[in-house]
Amino acid sequence: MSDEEELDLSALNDEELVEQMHDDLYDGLADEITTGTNILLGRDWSATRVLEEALVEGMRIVGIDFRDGILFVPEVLLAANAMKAGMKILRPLLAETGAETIGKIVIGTVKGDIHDIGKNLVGMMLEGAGFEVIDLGINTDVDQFFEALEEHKPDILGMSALLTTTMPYMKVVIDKMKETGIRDDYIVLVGGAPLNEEFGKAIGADAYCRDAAVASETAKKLVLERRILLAEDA
Ligand code: B1M
Repeated sequence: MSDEEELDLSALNDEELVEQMHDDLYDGLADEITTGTNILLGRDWSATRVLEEALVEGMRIVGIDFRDGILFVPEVLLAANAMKAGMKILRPLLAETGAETIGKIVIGTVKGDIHDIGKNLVGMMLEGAGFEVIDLGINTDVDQFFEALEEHKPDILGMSALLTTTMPYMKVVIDKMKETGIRDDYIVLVGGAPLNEEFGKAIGADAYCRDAAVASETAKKLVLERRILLAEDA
């Protein structure tokens, strides 16, 4: 039996447990992340606090060592898998509001990009805010986005990109929306670690969202504004 397996996570205090979860995420130990997440929830931590302090912070540490060439793709994939195990538990808690559906969003990670943790989090927070979320997954090309817009007629199109090489693809989608005369039919939100406000403006998005909480607030605000405008025009 390894040291990790012998460690009783429930015997650790909150601070030690969170630190241990950062280590477990780093080591890609999905079962331990599941256990740790459940323990923190059992200690009355909110789902958002577990997400931010244990999971997102753990993944931030992984990201630093990935950048510095200490961790490589296979290890980071395991870490991502462990993160998803924790998110799976938090998902129903984050999405649980009982609120009426306030709008619909089609969201996807753009072509060439397979990062989906941030996008999934955004989807969960939007569900929690009362949105119906149609998630197109990763590596989504312009035709897939267009098909989904046509089929689902959402209020919002959301795009995620984590690579400097894939973020320009968001402009490809927005430009095609302009060319085909449908740009103003939708609110377009973009997000992802390498983006910023300036980029969002430059490509013609309605807003850049720094994180999932901002995405949820912005989505609510812009949908409401749009409804008021449409009502005034009617
Ligand atoms: Co990748 N990777 N990766 N990776 N990876 C980054 C992004 C990188 C910054 C790592 C680094 O060098 N420090 C770097 C990009 C450099 C750059 O372009 N600037 C990088 C690289 C280089 C690569 C590869 C090219 C590596 C290689 O193959 N040599 C490769 C590319 C694959 C591809 O996509 N074609 C690659 C692969 C991978 C894995 C598959 C191993 C794995 C992804 C697994 C998965 O997602 N299922 C992975 C991971 C996990 C990362 C890091 C470590 C973590 C990303 C993450 O999940 N963060 C990442 C380092 C980092 O970002 N610090 C890195 C946690 C998440 C909660 O945050 O995704 O930022 P984030 O989402 C936030 C906000 O950005 C925002 O809200 C979210 C929640 O608050 N947001 C939105 C995101 N999308 C939004 C959409 C919206 C609104 C807000 O729409 C409305």
